[in-house]
Amino acid sequence: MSIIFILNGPNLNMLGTRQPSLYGYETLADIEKDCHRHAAVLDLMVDFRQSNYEGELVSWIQEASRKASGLIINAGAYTHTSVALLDALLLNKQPILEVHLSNIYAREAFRQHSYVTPTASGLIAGLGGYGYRLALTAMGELLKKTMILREEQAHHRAPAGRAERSE
Ligand code: CA2
Repeated sequence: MSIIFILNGPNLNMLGTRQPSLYGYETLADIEKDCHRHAAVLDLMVDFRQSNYEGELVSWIQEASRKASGLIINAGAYTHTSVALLDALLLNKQPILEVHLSNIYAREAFRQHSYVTPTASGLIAGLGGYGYRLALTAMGELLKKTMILREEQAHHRAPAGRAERSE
């Protein structure tokens, strides 16, 4: 079964305790539970983590490139500051999806630049915890497409291989 890493950056452990008008009433534990439930429906497995430390997030991104089929990331404030996260994400060959609870493009100017976006296949912002569920659905579709493409490529190579051998 495909494993999807879902990584969360600084202060997201505070969700549901403060600023509900901005980030909603759901806690990160609520979102994690919903992700596990939804992943089961999609036949995916989720490894859900949160850290307040940039270096730990970098290590987890590297771990994802070895162990996961896809990566969903809400890098929190590091989204707007971290070249270290960008460099780590650039090394990942798996699909990456960026999630934000709030619509970062409707907020302060400094939140409207993301170091994650150039590495991501897609971005979901402004839909609260529901964005994680949407990202999982999209990841399932991306992985299906990748598998179909690989099967097609293998299929197209086979006849050429046979022709070479028979000549
Ligand atoms: O909208 C998002 O998901 C953000 O990644 C959240 C980050 C923010 O720095 C980004 O610009 C956008 C902040 C997460 C902090 O969450 C808190 C939740 C409750 C109380 C305090 C902080």
